[in-house]
Formats: sequence, structure tokens, C-alpha cells
Amino acid sequence: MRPNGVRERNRAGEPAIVGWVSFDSLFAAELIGHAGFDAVIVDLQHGPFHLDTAIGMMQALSSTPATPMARCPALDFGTINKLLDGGAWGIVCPMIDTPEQAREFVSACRYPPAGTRSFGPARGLLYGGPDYFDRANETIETWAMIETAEGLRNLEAICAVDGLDGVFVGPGDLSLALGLPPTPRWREGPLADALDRILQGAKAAGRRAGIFCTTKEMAADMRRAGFDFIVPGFDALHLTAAAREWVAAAREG
Ligand code: 3PY
Ligand code: MG
Repeated sequence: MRPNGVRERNRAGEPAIVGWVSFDSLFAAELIGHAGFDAVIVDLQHGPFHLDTAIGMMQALSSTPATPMARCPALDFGTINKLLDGGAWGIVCPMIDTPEQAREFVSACRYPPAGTRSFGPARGLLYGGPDYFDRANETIETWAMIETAEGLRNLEAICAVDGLDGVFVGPGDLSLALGLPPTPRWREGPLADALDRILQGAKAAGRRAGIFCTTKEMAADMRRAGFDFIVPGFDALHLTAAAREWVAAAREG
């Protein structure tokens, strides 16, 4: 089975740098897949597209060096199974509040006896190879998002769930849960305390920690803090930032 770029990078003791695609474009996914990321997440929660497009985007990513992963729209067995069958080498699941939900999430991603995933790995065998079934449980990554007040309260119990690979911070929703505006103020106050708690809690439980970053500075800070899985912005942000720079350069020139 093809290796998982996130897992390989983390095993080498380095943070994985992960892309994030929200355009309903196969070509955009392919472009981002060639940008140097270890993996790329197709965002089916907030990306304005549905499952068929998400699977096409993972097919496009399969032609690049980046490992295809997906964020499911919610904790839903059917959608998670379809994304895995469509070639996701990892799932990020939003809004995990309780250890029971984390257990249900991990179970949906693992073939029996470890879990309850149904067999029918459509693209898995094509992209992964004939040993897909033997290696899927140990290769596919499960990342539970901590981004609600309840999830934060239950952090230790969520981290203790067997088979969970890591916890992934959604700093926008987590800020809202803390009574802050959604643009993350990660350097001070309640969000900084929460990020520290999540990182320490994950490490104490032997889990990895990931985070979505809204600026380059935040990504650099999170890398220095010790996060294992860093998403430095996403396609729409990268495109508008680059376009603004080009416009400014042309106006100044
Ligand atoms: C958040 O910041 O809440 C996220 O889910 C990142 O996309
Ligand atoms: Mg969120």
C-alpha cells in the first residue's frame, strides 16, 4: 500500500505540512498537490461541493506527490466510508465533542476486528495496491477535531480513545467556543491557553496534534510550539494573497 505522507514525516520526527483545498476544481487540487505538501485535505465540510467532486479531487491528488486526505462534513459512517473507498488516506472529522464520538469515528475508519468499516475499497485497491486490505488499518490516519467547548472539556478522554491518531484544532470554531471572534488570536489569552492545553494533553496521551493556521506567522509559531501536523492556510487564501501581491506590484511599478 502506498505510504501515508503525514505518518512518514512524523515518524522521521518532523511536522507534516499539509495543504487544504476548498475549490470545487480538480485542476486546483492537482496544482496544490504539486506545491510541496506532504498531504492535501479535501474539505467536504466547508468546501462548496459534494461527495462526487471530492472523490474527483482525490483522483487529481493521486497524480501528485501529496497524500490525499479528506475532512468529512460531519461524523457520518456512510460519508466517511465513501471517502475512504474513494482513496482518502486519512480523515479529519469536525466537531468531536465526546470520547464516544471519537470511538465511533475511529471505528468507521477501521476494518474489523479493529472497527466497523465496510469492505468495498473501490479506488483503494487501484491507488493503494493489492495489499490495501492488509495495510489500510495501519496506514489510514484518524484526526478528531477539537473545536468546541465540550470537546475541549473532554480532551483527555478523547485522546485516550484507542486507535485515534491525533487531535486537530479548528482555531476559528474554538475561538467562537471561547467567546472570541473567529479570527484566531493565537498568541495570547484564552485561545493561547487552550492551544497549549491541547498540545500538552495530546502529547501526554501519546497522540499527535495538528492545527489549521490562518497566517504564515501562526504556522511558524505552531511549528515552533511542537504541533505535528500544520495546515498553513488554504487554497482561497493563497490565491487571493498572491493576486493582491501581483496587483500591488503592478500598481507600484
Ligand atoms: C476552524 O478553524 O474551525 C476550522 O475548522 C478550520 O477549517
Ligand atoms: Mg471548524
